[in-house]
Amino acid sequence: MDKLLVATTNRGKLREFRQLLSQMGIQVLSLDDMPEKIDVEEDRETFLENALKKAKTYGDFYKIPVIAEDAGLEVEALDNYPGVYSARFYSIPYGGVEQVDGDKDSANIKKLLRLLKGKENRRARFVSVVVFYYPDDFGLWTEGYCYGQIIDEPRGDKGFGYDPVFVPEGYDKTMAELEPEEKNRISHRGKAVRKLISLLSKIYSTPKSNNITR
Ligand code: ITT
Repeated sequence: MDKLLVATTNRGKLREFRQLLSQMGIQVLSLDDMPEKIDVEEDRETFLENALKKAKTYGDFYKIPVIAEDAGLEVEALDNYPGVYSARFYSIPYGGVEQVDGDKDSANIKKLLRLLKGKENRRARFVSVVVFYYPDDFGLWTEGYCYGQIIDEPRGDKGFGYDPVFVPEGYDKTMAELEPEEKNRISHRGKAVRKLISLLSKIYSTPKSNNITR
């Protein structure tokens, strides 16, 4: 394998994947490098099903090995919402629709803080499910979690999404105040990708049993 497509439309995710995969020594392509664009609707009820759908659709269309991820934030006091709806939380009926004044990330955060106002339980976790798919051959998946708390006011300008309101366990900074390397070290995505790399390195270093050489 010399090329790998990271199939995400999210710039923040792409940046983190590039950094996490840099040690693999392969060419990492993004959807911008692909000649023809396709749309994949994320309409499944679990992270795994959504990630699988993205990986299979992109892999079968472009005919190259693909990594796709479905990720999100689960908040205990909100019945584990936003969950699989994390990217478009502002627009779903649960907790009422939030108007978008600036960008979608800000609208999502605004809604989250509104629903958590006055609530004592601020426990939350980020979830990442990463699927690797090698068209017509095999696929595998890994997952990673990062536990923490949701604070009252956004802080920091690094990262993306819900990072400014998420303080990881054992830290007093938000995820958006951490350097990218530090975020990757403890994040849900970092954990899932490191597991994936370790599995892939085992697969690619194991000689196939029918490769008989004299
Ligand atoms: P793709 O499906 O194209 O990869 P997306 O943004 O729609 O891009 P997801 O469906 O996985 O990606 O949605 C994940 C959402 O969860 C994302 O938009 C953020 O709001 C949030 N999220 C995921 N990982 C995050 C992280 O590391 N930090 C902050 N927010 C995160």
